[in-house]
Amino acid sequence: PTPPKPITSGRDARFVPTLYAAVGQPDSWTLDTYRRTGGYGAAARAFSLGPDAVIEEVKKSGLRGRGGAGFATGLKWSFMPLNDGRPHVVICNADESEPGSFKDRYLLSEDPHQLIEGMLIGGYAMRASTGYVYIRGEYVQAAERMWAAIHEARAAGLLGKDVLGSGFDFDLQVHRGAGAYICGEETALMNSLEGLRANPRLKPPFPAAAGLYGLPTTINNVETFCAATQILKYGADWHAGMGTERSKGMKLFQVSGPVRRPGVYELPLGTPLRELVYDWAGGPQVEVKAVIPGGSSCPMLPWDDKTLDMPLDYESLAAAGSMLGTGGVTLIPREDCIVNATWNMVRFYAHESCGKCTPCREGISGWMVRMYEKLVRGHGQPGDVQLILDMADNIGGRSFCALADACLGPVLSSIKLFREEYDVLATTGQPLYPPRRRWREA
Ligand code: L3W
Repeated sequence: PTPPKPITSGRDARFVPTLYAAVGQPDSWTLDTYRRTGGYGAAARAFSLGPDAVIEEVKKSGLRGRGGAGFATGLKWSFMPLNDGRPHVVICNADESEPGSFKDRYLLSEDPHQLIEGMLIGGYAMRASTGYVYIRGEYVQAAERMWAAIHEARAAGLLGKDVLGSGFDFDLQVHRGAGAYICGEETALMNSLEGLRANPRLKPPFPAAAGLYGLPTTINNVETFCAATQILKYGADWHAGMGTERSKGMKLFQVSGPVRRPGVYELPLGTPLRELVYDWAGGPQVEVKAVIPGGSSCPMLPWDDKTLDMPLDYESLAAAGSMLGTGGVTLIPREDCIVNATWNMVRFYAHESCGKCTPCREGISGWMVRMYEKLVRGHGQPGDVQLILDMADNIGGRSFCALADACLGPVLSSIKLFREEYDVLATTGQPLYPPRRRWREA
């Protein structure tokens, strides 16, 4: 198929959505609709290329993991052992729980066949015959649509024995989580799939060496598998031609907070934040003071010209001291108390900590959340902000998995940017920006 051409109109080239092309279209989740737009042609192409060539194609495309870490997908696929005689497993991490992220939900419920095709391609390339889609418990419709799509695909010979006459056997299962954020951490996810408590496992060994039930396993985000479908459909060069030098392809950005048109926007990596927020999301409705660029775990940045001109790609965000994460952009209004807003996030991490390691259990779920509550309730003391910083110093880099460090993202960045708000609250007991009617109701 011919790749969709960018539409050049106005001041910028506008790209035609591919990952999200079906979202919002009638009956987009049925096999009939998916096949009418060339569905499962990418898998057929993969089978004609052979598994090693598929991995090469994904490497050449420059695709990087879309769940948050941005690890090179082709490289990750190539870690799976060859001819080791053991069954291999692919898992789709559909436990989308990062605050500010809501892109995978619509891929799952509106275009499940795109994901099935991506997992089929990944499964073929990595010599896996079993795949699991681990969906967060709250995504009920997504899980139902995934199951319905899997049944349709099985009936059409797209899953099961000898898929499309290729000699390759592959089947999928859906597993619903029970609503725990930690299950999105890949090793906790595997424990959960095995029926164990969802505590993270030590890495290494990485999943490709010893994953689900000790078998070679590869775990990718929903958007990553869907991007693989598009890469096999339109070619690696098409994908590598979009984005920046080291951040290639399209990305699903999510915008939330006080903007006129919150939602998911599919744009090339490297699109400036200003364009995403003003041209696509309709601009802020109120004065803004900070922005979380990639989901709550990514340190917030000040709302100034430098941040607004920043290209949204892995490198630029790392250089700015934050992360692209899941691409979940959240705006923080100027008149929201930053300590209260950060407490909201800290409460989330404290509640979601699995409790396995001491820095997270005692540090985040114990001390940190209580210190914030003390400040916000007006019982703070002058030394409290320094105490939070000292605690953060003792927690950072010392926890078993990334959850505790993720919590420190909003904590440290908000103190760095808005120390005055913290100090006023700690010394006077009164917030600089008192609670008011929400902007939504204003
Ligand atoms: C083999 C090596 N494999 C790394 C693999 C590893 C994993 C992937 C990335 O956290 C981040 C986190 C959150 N040999 C390897 C190797 N791998 N080195 O590459 O690994 P890693 O450790 O860099 O990250 P992670 O543990 O997967 C993900 C951030 O994402 N985040 C979280 C988002 C949450 C969601 C959600 O709810 N949907 O996405 C947001 O920013 O803080 O830093 O597969 O095995 N030497």
